[in-house]
Amino acid sequence: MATAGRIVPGEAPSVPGKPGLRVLSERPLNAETPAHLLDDAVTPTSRMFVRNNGIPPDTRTIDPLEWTLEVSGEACMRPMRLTLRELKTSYGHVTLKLQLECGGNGRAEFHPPVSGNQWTTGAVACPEWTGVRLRDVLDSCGVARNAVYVAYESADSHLSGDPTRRPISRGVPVAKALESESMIAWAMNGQALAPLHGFPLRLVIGGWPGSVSGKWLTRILIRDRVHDGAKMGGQSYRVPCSPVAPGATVADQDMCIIGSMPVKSLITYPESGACRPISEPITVRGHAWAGDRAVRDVFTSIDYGATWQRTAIEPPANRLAWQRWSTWVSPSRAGYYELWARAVDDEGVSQPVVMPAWNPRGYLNNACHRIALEVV
Ligand SMILES: Nc1nc2c(c(=O)[nH]1)N[C@H]1C(S)=C(S)[C@@H](COP(=O)(O)O)O[C@H]1N2
Ligand SMILES: [Mo]
Repeated sequence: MATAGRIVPGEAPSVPGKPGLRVLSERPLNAETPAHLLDDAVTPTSRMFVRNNGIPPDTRTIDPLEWTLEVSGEACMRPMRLTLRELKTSYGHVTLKLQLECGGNGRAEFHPPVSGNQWTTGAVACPEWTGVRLRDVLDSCGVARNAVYVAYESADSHLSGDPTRRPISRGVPVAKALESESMIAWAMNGQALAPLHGFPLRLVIGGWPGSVSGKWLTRILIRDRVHDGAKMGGQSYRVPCSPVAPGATVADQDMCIIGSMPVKSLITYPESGACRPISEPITVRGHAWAGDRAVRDVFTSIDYGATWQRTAIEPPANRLAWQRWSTWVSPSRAGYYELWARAVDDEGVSQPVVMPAWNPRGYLNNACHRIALEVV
């Protein structure tokens, strides 16, 4: 029998509507997508990872158009409330492909191990979102000169059941919130948001840890200080301001908030463990992304990084979307290979081949993805 928050070996729980996703925890629900199921240029809803910090609201009884969003905070000049119906009729609509990656994606590989959901590579996705620009809504509220942060509150509840505690309430500096890609979205891939992904309304802030893209959005706060909501302080979504030795204990005041995510890539085809004949070139492809930056190059290696081959990379569909790369490999001898991919961002910063800086909560692992390949 499965107990709260933990998966007992022998059971293979699944998420309805998301065949093939690997459940990491059932309460709260967390599930990741195997790399080969992320091959689509635009991630279908059925293949988007789920990351919940608390218990989602019961959305069955919600009339989406009457859902109310409050915009307020110390640095909001004209606090307001508007329904989703008003949001849809008052502001221009935008549709963008935006990549979201959980800050803890890759946590499972850190040594010494760190607690938390043991994400391997599958807490990343790039669906198409439709909504309004966060900037337009902030503008009608009026961003005061002393504004520092833009934060969210949502309708999910704390695991403890205590109604006074929020599971999560995070935010971003005003400059990131005002970027033209920062969105308040009601649709994903042309359909109303799925209940697990924030129905009826969520923030989508591409390129930053997924945790800033608040689901089940009820309130936007323009703060006159760095937001101090749940999971902004302490060790949550923060890394040591200066590098530490693996396994170190770091005081809260020496931890810094994660901003833009680092450059990273995924091999989505073939599936790890694939077997291919030596007679034909082997098609290989995947995606690459780099937080606020674009990806300049992706290289592959079939000799453990001794030599690298440049791949063909496509421009992003729009800023902050992931980029498709593709190539082929032609091993000269039959046998077992590891295929590695390594992306480089437009500032020349590469993914590391080995584990990057260890940190107490296991964030920001952007080491190269590797798959197994059999050539016969
Ligand atoms: N209200 C609320 N918003 C939330 C969360 C949450 O638990 N509650 N999880 C965050 C985290 S940590 C991530 S990575 C993304 C995941 O989005 P998804 O579940 O739609 O994939 O949502 C973010 N928004
Ligand atoms: Mo996350």
